[in-house]
Amino acid sequence: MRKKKLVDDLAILGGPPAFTDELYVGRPNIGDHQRFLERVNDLLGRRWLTNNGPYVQEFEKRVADYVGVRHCITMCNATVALEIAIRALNLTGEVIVPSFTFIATAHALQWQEITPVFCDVDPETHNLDPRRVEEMITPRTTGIIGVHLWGRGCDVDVLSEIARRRRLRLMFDAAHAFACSYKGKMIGGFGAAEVFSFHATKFFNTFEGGAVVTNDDELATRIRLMRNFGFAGYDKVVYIGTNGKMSEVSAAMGLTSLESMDEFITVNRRNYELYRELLGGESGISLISYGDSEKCNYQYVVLEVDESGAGISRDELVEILWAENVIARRYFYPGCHRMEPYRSYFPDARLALPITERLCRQVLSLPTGTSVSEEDVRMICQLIAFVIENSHEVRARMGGGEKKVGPLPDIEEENVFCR
Ligand code: T4K
Repeated sequence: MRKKKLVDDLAILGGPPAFTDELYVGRPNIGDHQRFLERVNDLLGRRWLTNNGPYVQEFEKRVADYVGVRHCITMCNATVALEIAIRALNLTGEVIVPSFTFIATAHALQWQEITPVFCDVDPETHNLDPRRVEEMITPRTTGIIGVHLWGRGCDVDVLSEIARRRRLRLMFDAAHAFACSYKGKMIGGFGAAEVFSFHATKFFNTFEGGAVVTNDDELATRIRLMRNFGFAGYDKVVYIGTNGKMSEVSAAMGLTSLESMDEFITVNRRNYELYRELLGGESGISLISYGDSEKCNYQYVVLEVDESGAGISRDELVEILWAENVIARRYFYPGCHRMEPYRSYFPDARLALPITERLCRQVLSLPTGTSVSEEDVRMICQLIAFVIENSHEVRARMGGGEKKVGPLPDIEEENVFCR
């Protein structure tokens, strides 16, 4: 690792990169290799590889117990889990969702020809703003999908009250929120159903994977049927279904990840707190906070970069960091409403999404997880501080360097295509 003393030392201006190897957001945390391999040996010996095998059943029970829900139905990934939950809840017409989320939240609806109606988020929590939700309800609305972004709980109480009063179904995309709580209760038990992602890039992974969790017995039965083509026994199909099954090797990984989960969270928290301490005083930079009273997985270290205070834009900072081999990510730029097919379907959606638009310009996720050391965090923070301290000169000199992130289209320019 190389510290920067002069602006010329920045890799984007021709200096050597701070890190020789790339640092990622989403590098998988991996538990005990030996334990995992033992389980793989086991399942190979059993010749039971998928279709609700013993590891899947054990993993489902462990997750349900951990979260404190009656049912956990594992899936091959969270996108299919969302699709199945949406279908099992009979959502149709329009469903209110945030645009400031991963595209899977919207696609899971549109894939079934249900219209995602994009709603703005709260500037503090980055989650659905309940006041805006109420305004988006039309006679075609059948449901609301809240996303517990970065693992921070949505305003569940108010959303539940709106859903009850307006007779809408409420479910949550909890892809980021495994092992997190809201008002002291584990996320997973809210709304009609919640969906976790166990994708490799999540702090807790099953390679690919996800789950629907619910306390509703009847809904759980339907979801189980839908996950397995609608089979209710040999040669008997009672429902339209698909193939959403988790494999045994994924469940083996999940069981192994569960054994190391506390350690993953401890490392994430250490990194998060170090970032917070070291970036706390930087002008124009604010790190999202996680309430001390809640359980949290700390898997995302999320900055908001205010150009007027930092002297540099989020996108300039990304280019500088990438050149240094710090692969920071602009999750969830440019917002679902600016991606196809939604930008064509709803060319004016941005007008109702001022907070989402601002966050899409300002938010940046930094590397963390068990592959990122305290020394790495210190170096990344030193880099950011150096860039802000010298922002005037850095900015003036930028433009000639080789850009590793490729062109970062300006949102205003993109508006041309949105009209
Ligand atoms: N809802 C929400 C709110 C979500 O955030 C997501 C997924 C979903 C639903 C759907 O869940 P799944 O169907 O995926 O279970 C990643 C993940 O693929 C995605 O799961 C995640 N959210 C999203 C936030 O991030 P990308 O396009 O950023 O992935 P990628 O390939 O760029 O990987 C991120 C970084 O991780 C890379 O820079 C390198 C590193 N990496 C990745 C993999 C796969 C590794 O070091 N090793 C690996 O094996 O979407």
